[in-house]
Amino acid sequence: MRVLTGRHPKGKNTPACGQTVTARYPWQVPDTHLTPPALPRRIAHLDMDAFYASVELLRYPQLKGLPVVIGGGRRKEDDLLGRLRLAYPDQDWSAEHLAEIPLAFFPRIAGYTGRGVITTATYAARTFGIGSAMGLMKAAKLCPEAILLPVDFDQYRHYSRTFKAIITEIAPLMENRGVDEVYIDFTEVPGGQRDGGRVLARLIQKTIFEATGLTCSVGVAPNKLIAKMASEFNKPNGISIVHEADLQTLIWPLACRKINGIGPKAEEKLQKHGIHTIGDLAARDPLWLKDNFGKAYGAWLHEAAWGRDDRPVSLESEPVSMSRETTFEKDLHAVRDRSELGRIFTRLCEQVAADLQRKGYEGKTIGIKLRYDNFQSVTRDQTLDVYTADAATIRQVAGQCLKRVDLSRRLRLLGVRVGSLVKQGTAPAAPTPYSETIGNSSFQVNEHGQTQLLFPLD
Ligand code: TTP
Ligand code: MG
Ligand code: MG
Repeated sequence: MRVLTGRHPKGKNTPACGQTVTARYPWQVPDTHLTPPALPRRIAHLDMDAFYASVELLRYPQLKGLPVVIGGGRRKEDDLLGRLRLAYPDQDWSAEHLAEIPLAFFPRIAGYTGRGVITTATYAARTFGIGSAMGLMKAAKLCPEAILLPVDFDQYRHYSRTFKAIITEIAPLMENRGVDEVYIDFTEVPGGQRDGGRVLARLIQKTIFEATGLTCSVGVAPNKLIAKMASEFNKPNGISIVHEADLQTLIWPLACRKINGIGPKAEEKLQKHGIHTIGDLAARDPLWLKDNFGKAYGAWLHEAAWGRDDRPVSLESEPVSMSRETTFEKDLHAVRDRSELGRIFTRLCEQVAADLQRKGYEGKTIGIKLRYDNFQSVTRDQTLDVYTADAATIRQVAGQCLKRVDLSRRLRLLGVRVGSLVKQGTAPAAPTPYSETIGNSSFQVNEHGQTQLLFPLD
C-alpha cells in the first residue's frame, strides 16, 4: 500500500524551483537548505449528498424536491416503462423518456407491507423523519406520499467511479472510503491551503456537479478524524473548514458518537460514566480512560477527543471484509423453517464467494450475523489457517459458527461475512486443514470430518 504523509516531496537539498544557487566566494558554502517549511496538513473528507437517491433523480428529474426513498428491492429494467406502455400504448416509452413519466405513475410507500429497509432518502423525505436503515413500513407511516424506488447498484457504482476519477484529476492523493466518500490530501495541491482549503473544495464540488449533476459536501481539517466530522456540518452541498484552534468551539460540543470509531456500545458505556460530549471525553484523565476502556482504546479515545490523528491518506484502500445479508420476508425458525433457511444460507455463502472471486480476494475469517425477531443481533466468527474464496468452505465454516448461537428464537436477518482479506494469490502458503477452537478444545475439520451442519447442504 502506498502511503502519503503530506510532507513536502522535495528532497532536503533541492533548491526551490527556478532558483539558482551560487557561491560568490569559495569560503561561502551555498545555502542549499531552501526547502520551504512543511505546509500545514489539510485533509478533506468528501461525501456525496443522499447518494443513491440523487443518482435516481438524475434519470427522474421530475422527482426533484419530493420525498423519495430508495429500497425494498432491486430495479428490474423498467417496471415503470412496462406499465406505461400498457397505459399509453400510442406513446414512445423507450429509456430516453424516463424524465417524462408522469408523477402519478410512481409508486408511493403508502400501505407498504413488506420487510424492506430504506438505503437512503432525499432531503425532502428526511424532513418527515425518514432515513437510512429504517423499515419501509415505518417510513410509510411517517410520509405515505413518499415515492419508493428500487435500488440499482450498477448505476451507483458507475457514478461512484465517475466522481472519484474527477477528484483524482484535480487532487491525486485520494483514499477511497466506500461508494460515496473519500479522503483527499489537500496539503500540496494548488488552492488546498487557500482559505483553509475552501478554494479547492469549491473547485472539486463545482467540477463534480458540472460533470454529473450530483452535489457533495466537503469538510477540510488538519486530519481525517476532524475532516470526517466536518463534512457533515453543512450538508447538503456544503463546505466546512476546521482549524486546530476550532477544537473547543466546533468539536467539543458534539456528541461522542460523532467520532468515527465510537460505536453504539462505546457510546452507551461512555454515557453511563456521564460522558456525553467530546468535550466531556477530553476532560477525562487518560489513565482513567485506559483503566475503563482498555489500554489501546482508552488511549485512542483521549487522542481523538483532543482532535489528534496522524493517519496518512493512503492511495489504495483494500477492502477489509465482504459480506452479504438478507432480511427475510417473514421471521424464520431454525427448526421449523430449516430447509428454507438452509437454502438462503447457502445462497448467501455463494454470493460472498462470487463477490470475492470477482474482485480477486480471499479471506480467512468467516463470520455470521443473525438478527432475532426482537431486533437483537449477534455475530460469531472463526478464523482459519488458510485463505479461501470457496463457497463450500465458507458454507461449512459459517455453519459451524451457527452452532454457537441461540437458535430457539425466530430470526429476521441472516448474514455471512468473510474478513481478513488478501489479494488472491498473495496469501502465504497454507498449512494443512484449518482448525477451530471452541472453548478449550481445538479440533481439525476436513472433508469428511464435518458432521452435522445446522442447515442441510443442498
Ligand atoms: P451515506 O453517505 O451515509 O448517506 P447518503 O449519501 O444517502 O446521505 P448523506 O447526504 O447524509 O451523506 O451513504 C451513502 C449511500 O450508502 C446511501 O446513499 C445509501 C447507502 N446506504 C445504505 O444502503 N444503507 C445505510 O444504512 C446507509 C447509511 C447508506
Ligand atoms: Mg453520502
Ligand atoms: Mg457516505
